[in-house]
Amino acid sequence: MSASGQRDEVEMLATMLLIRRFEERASQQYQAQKIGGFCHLYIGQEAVVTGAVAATRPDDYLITAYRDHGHALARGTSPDACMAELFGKATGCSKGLGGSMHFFDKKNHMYGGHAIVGAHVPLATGMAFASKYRREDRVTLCFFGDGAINQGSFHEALNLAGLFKLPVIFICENNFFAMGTSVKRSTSLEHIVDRAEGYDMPGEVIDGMNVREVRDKLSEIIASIRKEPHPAFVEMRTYRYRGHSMSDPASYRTKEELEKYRLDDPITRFRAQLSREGKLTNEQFDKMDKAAKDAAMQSVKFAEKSPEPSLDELYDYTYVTGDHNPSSEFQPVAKPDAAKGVSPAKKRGNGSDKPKPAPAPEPKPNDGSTRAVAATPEKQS
Ligand SMILES: Cc1ncc(C[n+]2csc(CCOP(=O)(O)OP(=O)(O)O)c2C)c(N)n1
Ligand SMILES: [Mg+2]
Repeated sequence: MSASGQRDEVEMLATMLLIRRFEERASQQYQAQKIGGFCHLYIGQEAVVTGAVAATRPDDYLITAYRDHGHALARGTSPDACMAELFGKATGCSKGLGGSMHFFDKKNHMYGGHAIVGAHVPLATGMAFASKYRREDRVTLCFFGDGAINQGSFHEALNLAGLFKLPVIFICENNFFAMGTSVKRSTSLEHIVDRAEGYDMPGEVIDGMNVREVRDKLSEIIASIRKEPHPAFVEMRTYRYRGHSMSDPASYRTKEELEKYRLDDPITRFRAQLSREGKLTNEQFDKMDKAAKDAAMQSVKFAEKSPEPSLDELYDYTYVTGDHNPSSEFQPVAKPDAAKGVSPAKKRGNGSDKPKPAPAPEPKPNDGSTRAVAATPEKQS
């Protein structure tokens, strides 16, 4: 446990408990119709993101798909901001406009929360390109499901990452199902990890129910990437206990299969390990569990009393406003070209001397007939 950024193991267990208790509470609030839209729970998979985040530095980039509550919580987004986002409230981590599938926390370098399967994988390649271009030693962690690996965007993104040797880890959370479709029925390869070979990047299979293994193997990969940038691919074998989303009874799998994984629960397993090693008493565990339950309960109270987003702000995040100048946010910091003393971005006319974009047209006034967040329960997803 010497690698930089590694967290205390008891803290890792506390993070897994917080994710579990937060989502149990979210599930209850969904059933009470306090939460609208789609909602996908991460219960069972907590060790993946907890171990991965324990292996990173806080300034490394993280991006994921729509099963994203655990990723935000593990990265340090407050349970209050997460629950408020589920409730569609203005205090949510995406101002209540994103909902369950679009958590975002720029401060903690958590760049979504993306609903379209596979669509964020090219964004991860772009983020890794940016850090290499700026000569930062940041690593991008890109999480996605087994359903994303057959998307065209996935292949394009991995090809470029392999070609440019970008500092990104593609983390496939293989929970063996994409909605109700078994990976055996969707994927030509027996082992997903073999995809890595096609893009000339190292690949590894990790037991995603074992938080220590996740942290240790990712720590090794990250150390190698910081030394000399390159991409990597990992297949985390994991399992979700709940259906694909709140409306899915998961009748495509047997009770026996679910039970097999529940018996291998990542939280129970890690608790037992720590107890055996004398690092955790029953009293300490109970205290931690109570703290997680209290935080989840408190987040519901916070969400309930938070205001709805203002209708006046609705267009702010739909259209680019007139004073928005993207070049002011993305200043290149690459070293100047030795021969000419010009930064690569300036050579391409993309530097700070770029003229301001023309103001966008005035948004149409809202007559109040639309709502920012629809509060209807999901029918399918
Ligand atoms: C491009 C696209 N096609 C279809 C969907 C509908 N859809 C939502 S989730 C999902 C399954 C994805 O499964 P997986 O990637 O394994 O992630 P998991 O739900 O298991 O975490 C599908 C097909 C979508 N959101 N985007
Ligand atoms: Mg899946």
